[in-house]
Amino acid sequence: TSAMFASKFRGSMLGALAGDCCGAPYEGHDVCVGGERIILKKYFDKLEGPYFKAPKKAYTDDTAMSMCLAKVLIRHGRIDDKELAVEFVKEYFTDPRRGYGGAVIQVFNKLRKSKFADPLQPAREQFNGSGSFGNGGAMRVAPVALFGHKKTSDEIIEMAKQSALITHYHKQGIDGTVLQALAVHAALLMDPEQQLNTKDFISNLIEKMKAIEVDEEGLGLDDAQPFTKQLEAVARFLSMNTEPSDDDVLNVLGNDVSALYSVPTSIYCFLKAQKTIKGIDSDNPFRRAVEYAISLGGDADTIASMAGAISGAFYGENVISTNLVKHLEFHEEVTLLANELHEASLKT
Ligand code: 8NA
Ligand code: MG
Ligand code: MG
Ligand code: MG
Repeated sequence: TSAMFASKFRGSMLGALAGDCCGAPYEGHDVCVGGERIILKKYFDKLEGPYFKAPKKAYTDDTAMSMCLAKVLIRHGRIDDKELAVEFVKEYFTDPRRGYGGAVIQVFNKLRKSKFADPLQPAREQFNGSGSFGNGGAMRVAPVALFGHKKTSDEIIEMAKQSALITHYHKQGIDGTVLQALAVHAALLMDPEQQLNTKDFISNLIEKMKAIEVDEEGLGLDDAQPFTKQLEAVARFLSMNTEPSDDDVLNVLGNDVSALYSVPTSIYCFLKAQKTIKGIDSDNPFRRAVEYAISLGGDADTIASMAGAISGAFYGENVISTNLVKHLEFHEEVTLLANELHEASLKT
């Protein structure tokens, strides 16, 4: 129903905001062990308590760029390269201190200087022409998947790619964006009243990524299908009788700023949180996903934000504690944009 989708839109966008805001102080940290897990639990307990007891948490680039995408989709009903480039540049130069990736700022400078003559050119020039493989395309893509709720996977894939290309030209930067969009889209279309079949969820993503990761360069299948391989590792971890150790998760799935070693990790966080997690003491599956993602450290805000976007798209906004939402900078604006994005999606 329309009301259910509206709630899922808000759930996904507030879920992404929550992961970003709560994870930002942990960005660059090591994995939380022992007492640090207890400190993290207390941090969340406080944020889920009365809103005057803890200060508001600031959002970062993940949210700033997601909202640019939402605005362009609301205004134009599609991804328009130039409009998106203008929106990113306007946002960055208005509010630059939001923890943007080390290299993406060069893209904004070149876009502005060239007056957006070719909105895709600066991204192609990144890293000596190889393009960025960072997770910046993936971290902001949820609004694309939400907006496309009536569209086919192929249409989602196209829109996700287009949204990535303004800053991320490397195949892994693009494919990570596509994977995150497909995960949010799949979660959005599911009934949260039904027990989620994590095995089916991951197999569906594996099939889709296999079709995308064709061996164009004849590199040999292992190298040519990196996301497929990572998703197979996610499936393996989920099927184990005992939870894999944090070291196993970090060594195999990763927690860094690259798309390849963060997007499958966020999907793992979402799926793993369907059940209880050792050291994470909460009966709320959304909180488990976000808290577990943050406990892994590294690019904590981004991995938690991506996990939160998927989880919120599955459960809808009611899964997120209302006190927690009140502790998030920008939550009113994000809620408004989620509603507008939902309305705009009904007109397509
Ligand atoms: P980006 O395009 O600047 O990529 C991020 C980083 O990835 C770059 O600075 C490089 O170090 C590395 N990188 C990407 N492509 C290549 C390549 N082809 N060759 C060598 N190195 C490469 O920005 P982005 O938008 O993808 O970045 C997103 C992440 O950066 C988000 O997590 C965001 O929150 C931010 N961020 C992360 C950290 C952190 O985890 N320590 C700190 C500040 C900002
Ligand atoms: Mg960030
Ligand atoms: Mg940051
Ligand atoms: Mg980050």
